Amino acid sequence: MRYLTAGESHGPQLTLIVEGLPSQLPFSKEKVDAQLARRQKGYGRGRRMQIESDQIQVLSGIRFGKTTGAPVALAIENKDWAKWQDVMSPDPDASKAEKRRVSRPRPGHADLNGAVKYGHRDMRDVLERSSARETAARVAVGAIARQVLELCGIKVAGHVVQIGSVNTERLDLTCWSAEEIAEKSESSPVRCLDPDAEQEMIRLIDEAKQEGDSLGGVVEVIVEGVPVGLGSHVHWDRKLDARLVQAIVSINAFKGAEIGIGFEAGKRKGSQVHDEILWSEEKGYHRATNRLGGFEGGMTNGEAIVVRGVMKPIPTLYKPLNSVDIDTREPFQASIERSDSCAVPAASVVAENVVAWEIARALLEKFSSDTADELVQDVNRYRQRVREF
Ligand code: EPS
Repeated sequence: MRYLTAGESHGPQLTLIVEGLPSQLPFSKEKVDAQLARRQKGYGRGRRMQIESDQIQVLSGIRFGKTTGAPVALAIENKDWAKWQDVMSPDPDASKAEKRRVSRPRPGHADLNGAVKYGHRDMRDVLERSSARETAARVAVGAIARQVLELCGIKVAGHVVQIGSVNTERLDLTCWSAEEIAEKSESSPVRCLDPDAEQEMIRLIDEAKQEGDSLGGVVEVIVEGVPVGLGSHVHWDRKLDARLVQAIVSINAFKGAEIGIGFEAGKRKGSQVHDEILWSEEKGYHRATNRLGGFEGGMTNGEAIVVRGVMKPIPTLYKPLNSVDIDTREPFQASIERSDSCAVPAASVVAENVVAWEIARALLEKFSSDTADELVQDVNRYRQRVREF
């Protein structure tokens, strides 16, 4: 299963193609739109989100509420395009682009590197595609993957564990189910499960906004109900934990990811890191703790997957940093573009969905999946085999 996305932030639409889905998979447009709506929310978002109301248009691969097995093509309209048609025109006459030409690269953005690499004197040609607008397409793709996971009893939830200097305690997953995490984070404007931290995060975001500054943070994704043995120890590019890290770090502005206790493992002794193996009639093989976040040897071990990602503060600042104009090579304060002061709550939704995609992809690699029924039967047979092992 694979996908491609295309589209600029202020172009007519985002376009995406998902190929390799099982046929006969019940497909709900409403569920995809619901994920898109979740991504648009969150305390600290800027004015652009008041313009957009993201929804998919289904162009192929679905008939009468089910996949046919053919590539699924979707579009998400950019409502803002109406005001950008001249500037974003594909026509050869570029005279109207001048008023929005960007010659001052923003530190922390793709602007300068992309312009040098692709030979653009107008850095809009870079920023339009490097914009986090593209994450709407990735959420739509993840929302389809979730419909595969749902059939197999796998649940995904996400929440915000840090914004700026405010962070929350690690979750004890023996007390929280994915469903509870999803429900509680949904009712928080910053998608945080701790009400005290939530208030402090809101205060920090207000403060950063007033100062024309921005804030980053850390998000966590939990996946429950994953069978043992997704991914593989036999080759580096089949290790599913590594693929999850790549998926997370590929989200705009993300700088790192960790599985389970992650970097903390480097500080502890082995006895305080590894999870002891137990067996019981009720659960079969399981672990006494879940410090390794559901992975050993690049494979799932049947415990909940726990993956975190760190997002840097958005580099587009109302209080711009120093930069150099590529026309004059003189120092300048970087140009101001409309921006969000904090997009960490929205990014937690993106993280959930990119993780959902990778898990669904690994599932379809392991199990027979030309049709949704075949997939479910194969997963159930395997779960039974695991119980009898
Ligand atoms: C973004 C800048 C802002 C954000 C945008 C990402 O857009 P604009 O340039 O239109 O003000 O709102 O995010 C989205 C459009 C979105 O859908 O999340 C950027 O430069 O990355």
